[in-house]
Order: sequence, then C-alpha cells, then structure tokens
Amino acid sequence: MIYKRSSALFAEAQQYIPGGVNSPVRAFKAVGGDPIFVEKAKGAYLYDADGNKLIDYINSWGPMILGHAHQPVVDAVIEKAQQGTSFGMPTEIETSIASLAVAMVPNIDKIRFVNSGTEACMSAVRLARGFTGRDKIIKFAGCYHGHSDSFLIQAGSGAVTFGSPNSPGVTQGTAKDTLLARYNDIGHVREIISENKGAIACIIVEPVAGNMGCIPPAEGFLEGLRDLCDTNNILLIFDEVMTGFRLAKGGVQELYGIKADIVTFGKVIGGGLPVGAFAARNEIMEYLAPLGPVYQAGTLSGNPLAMAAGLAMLQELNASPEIYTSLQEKTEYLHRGLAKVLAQHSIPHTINRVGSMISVHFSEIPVTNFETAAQANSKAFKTFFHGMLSEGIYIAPSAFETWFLSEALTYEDLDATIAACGRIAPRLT
Ligand code: KE4
Repeated sequence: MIYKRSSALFAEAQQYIPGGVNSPVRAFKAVGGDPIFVEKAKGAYLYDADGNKLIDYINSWGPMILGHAHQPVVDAVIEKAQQGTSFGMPTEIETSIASLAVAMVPNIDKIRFVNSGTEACMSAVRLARGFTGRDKIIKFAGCYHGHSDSFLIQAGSGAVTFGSPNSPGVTQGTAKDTLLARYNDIGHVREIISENKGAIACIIVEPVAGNMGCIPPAEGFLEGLRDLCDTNNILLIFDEVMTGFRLAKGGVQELYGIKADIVTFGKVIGGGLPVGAFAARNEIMEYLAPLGPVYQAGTLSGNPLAMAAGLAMLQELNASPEIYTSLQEKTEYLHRGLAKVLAQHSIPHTINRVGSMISVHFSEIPVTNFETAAQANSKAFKTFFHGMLSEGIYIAPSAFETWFLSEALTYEDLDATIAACGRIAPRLT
C-alpha cells in the first residue's frame, strides 16, 4: 500500500490544523505513522487519497451501520438541502425523527436533539444535576462521554491514547464533583455512594463500553447500578452514543432489559451528520428550558439536513429489524475466524464482542475494565494495526477503541479480513 498523497496532505493539514486533525484519535498517535486521508467511501469500502481500497471496520466510529453513502440517506440529504440548510426555527422533520426515536427506544417520552455526543452527555448531566439538586456524578475509569470538562477524568478513547485522562484545563473545582469507579465493579460503586450520601446526582455509564475496546457489562452489573440508583434517588444515565440504534432498535435498554432514567445518543441517530440527543421520561425532560429551569440550547440543533439523514437511517432500521440479526451473525463469524487464526499461531489474545461491536486485545487475561485493557500488549496491537492496513483492512487505530461492523460488509469481506489476519499473525509473537 502506498500512502504518499495521504502523507503529503497530512503535512499540509498540520500547517493550519493542530496536529493536522480535527479529532485527536484520527492522528494515529497510538499506532504511529501518518494518518490515512479518505477521498470517498461507498458501502463497506473506503477509498483513500492514494487510491487504495480499504475494508472499513470503523464506519466513522459507528454511524455508518448501513454502509457508507447509503443511497436513501444521501437522497434525503440532497432533497432537504435544496429547501434550505438551516433556519433557527422549528421544522416538521424534527418532530418526525423525535416521534420515531421515542417509538423505538423504551422508557423515553421526550428527546432533545443537539450536535454531538459530547453535547448530549454534557446536557444530560446538567439535567440530572438540575432535577436532583445534587452536584456529584459517578463515571467509570476508561469510559468516554465526550470532551466536556466533567468527563475528562480517567476518560477512555483518545484521552487514554494521549496519556491525558485528566486533561489540563479541567479545574479542580470541576474534577472534585466527578467520582471515579471501576467498570464492572458494583461493590466499588456501592462504596462511593455510601461515602457521598445524598450528594450524587447521577451515574453515567457506557452500558456496553466501547472506549476501552469493547467491554460487555458483567453479569448483574447493570442491574446493580439500577438498584443502587433506585435506593439512593440517583439518576442512571445510559450513554448510548455508540450503542443506541446499533445493538438493537431500542439499544442496550432493550438488549439487556434494564431501564435508564436518561439515555444519550449520537452517531447512528444522525446517519453520519452531526447529531446527538438525550431523552428521558416527561418528569425529567420537563425540567429543560423552555419548560423548566435547566438551560440548554444550540443554533444548529435539529438542523434539517442532519434530521433528514438521521430520519432516513432510523426509518430503515425500524422497518428492517432483521438487520440486527444479520449484523450479529456477521460479527460472530468474524470473531470465530479471527480467534481461530490467532490461536493457530499461538498468539495470546482475547476478543470481546456485543452485537456488531468487537475488539481484539493482545492480552493473556480477560479484558473486563480499564486496568485489564491497559495491560494488553500495545506493541503487538501496533503491528496488528499496520499489518491489517497493509492488507487493505482498516481497523481502529487504537486498542482503546471498538470496531463497528456495517450491514454492507459481505462474507467475502469477512473472509478476506480473516485471511489477512492469518498472514500477519506470525509477526505478532
Ligand atoms: P462526540 O462528541 O464525539 O460525537 O461523542 C462523544 C462520545 C460520547 N459517548 C461515547 C460512548 C462515545 O464513544 C463518544 C465518542 N466516541 C469517539 C470514539 N471512541 C469518537 C471518535 C473521536 O473522538 O474522534
């Protein structure tokens, strides 16, 4: 694979954009080398600036669940753009996607659209604090809820990659109200709650973690969080920016049958355009301006083009729930194939998977939280990443990320991926 043009574009980008990227994880810092610049994408494939065709397992970090440039989504955006791109006034399409989302997701009566997952999570925490009158929040080491100050404490995803889980610029005044717990350790959460009686507004959790690699909730973990929240009048926020509309129509609440008080969304809900959202029952959402005292706003919130893309995506997912079964089967097939070839080469590894989210960890022990994710063999991961890239397979450029499969992937693509892994496996010892 030749990456000359990507490297040239990266050099030029660095003159005008910090680090040459608009989001740090794209810079390949965790795996080394220059990032790939994409020219276009269609279905399961990326076409980079050097004309290389890559099978895409990141899909823009989740949104492209139906594949890139999915025609109904593209058509909806083009049609909507011809009617104007933004008005700063209410439009009917916002109600259309809001009513559909409320119908698809359990335990929500109302939804507010924003422009990113960060905004959704930041707003959800402010709403929880306003509703309960309490200041402190519990988050989990390794979970990532966007780059709002309260969350950049032992955050996952790119924050780990850059060794700045506690970013400079976050004041002690803010950090003191964020309590850190170990993921999958309900006893630790119970301990923190007993040490902060009556002071905790919410627990925010990735109900299936995706920012330490993919980490499923341990048996009883989500149920335990629900019980602790009920007993202590704490709101449970499911950050479903990754899992919403991906793991099931109704997300993790449907998949595991656990009720959250507030749910946040991003990625899939926008069909690839900038959309985040947060939702809850009426009692909570009525605290939000202009109805209630908790302020939250956005010039481009509910943008017609973004709503058109999201609505087209959700309509298809709602009409064809068999997509979720197909995605599950494809991801299972990939899991089995990768595990087989890595075992054949005696490569110590563990593969975590929930639905169409999967991650490969070069670890001798199970990866169940941030600590166990962080002890995996990062050198082997770098070799794995670049080896797969050289074979035309694009996976997450960090061990603290998850792969997101799209329905556009064929079994031929999966077989090609498994075969590529087999060819590079000898380099992983
Ligand atoms: P955004 O602000 O990036 O739209 O969403 C923040 C966010 C919130 N919650 C969860 C569970 C998330 O995974 C994210 C963002 N995910 C990362 C990928 N790990 C986005 C990629 C990036 O930072 O460029």
